[in-house]
Amino acid sequence: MTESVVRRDPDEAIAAARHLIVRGDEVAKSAPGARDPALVRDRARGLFDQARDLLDDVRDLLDDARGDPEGTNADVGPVVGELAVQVARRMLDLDGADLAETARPTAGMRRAATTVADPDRRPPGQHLTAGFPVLHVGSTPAPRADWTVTVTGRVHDRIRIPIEQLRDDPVTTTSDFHCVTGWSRLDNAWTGVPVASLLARARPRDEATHAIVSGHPAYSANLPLADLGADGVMLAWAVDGRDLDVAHGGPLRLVVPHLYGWKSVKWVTEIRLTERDVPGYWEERGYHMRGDPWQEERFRDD
Ligand SMILES: Nc1nc2c(c(=O)[nH]1)N[C@H]1C(S)=C(S)[C@@H](COP(=O)(O)O)O[C@H]1N2
Ligand SMILES: [Mo]
Repeated sequence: MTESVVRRDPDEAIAAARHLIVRGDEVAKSAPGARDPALVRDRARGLFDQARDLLDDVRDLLDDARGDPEGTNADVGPVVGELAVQVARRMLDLDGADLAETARPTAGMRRAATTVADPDRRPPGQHLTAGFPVLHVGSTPAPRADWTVTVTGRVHDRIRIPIEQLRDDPVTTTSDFHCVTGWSRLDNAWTGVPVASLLARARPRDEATHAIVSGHPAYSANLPLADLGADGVMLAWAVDGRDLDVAHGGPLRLVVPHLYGWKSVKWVTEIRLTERDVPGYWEERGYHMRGDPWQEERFRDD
């Protein structure tokens, strides 16, 4: 149904997406007084999801039409981007409301958290979690031990490295992790290899300014090359002395502690250097292109 609407008319699809957002807002507004607020929020999520699907379809259509001089949809792109930001904001609000309910600390925990938490290590709008939440879109891949990662794109030497080879040179670095949905986990001891050393081997070309990092099943995140090569940025296979569970990105994930968690691509397969900043999965859906938690760079245009 969605597709036929889009094929007929992108404007119609955009109108339908707007309508779904309004309906989602109405549902979400009724959650606090409801018997099962989480269930109501799920219904709102469903409506926002449908809006997101419609916007994705329009975006695909625009991509297909790119370069077509007869294309009449040039003015639609910014509207789709703006609506995607609106949907992303609402999804985060819903996640935040769920977290506030399920993770409400007991009085004792709250006291412990405030004494342990050095306020200098908690970015604005974040709360600390003692556990290790699992967060990703799509399904968890089947567990496997073998893995290969590629460094390619604007480099002098493309490299493909099997994980056994990476394991020859382990480094352990402790850092904090901040997810844009509001939780932060402090003092994670990641074991892996610094991405800077892989970049040095691949030798970025002069024109390389950014990278897009891809992972299973169909995920990606973009970041400036300077952030990718920064201290503490690693391809990791273990945390706190144990090999990564598949849920946390095992056997291999990227860790970018100084940016929001969505940049830390799990099940990482490719690091592609680019000469411009190409949005990844969440960035296309309204998240910030850089995502510095200390600047609260949660959304684009913030
Ligand atoms: N492949 C992949 N990597 C991903 C994601 C994803 O959806 N797919 N989600 C990101 C987000 S939003 C966060 S906060 C972290 C969460 O890592 P964790 O599940 O180990 O806590 O993974 C990031 N890496
Ligand atoms: Mo996240």
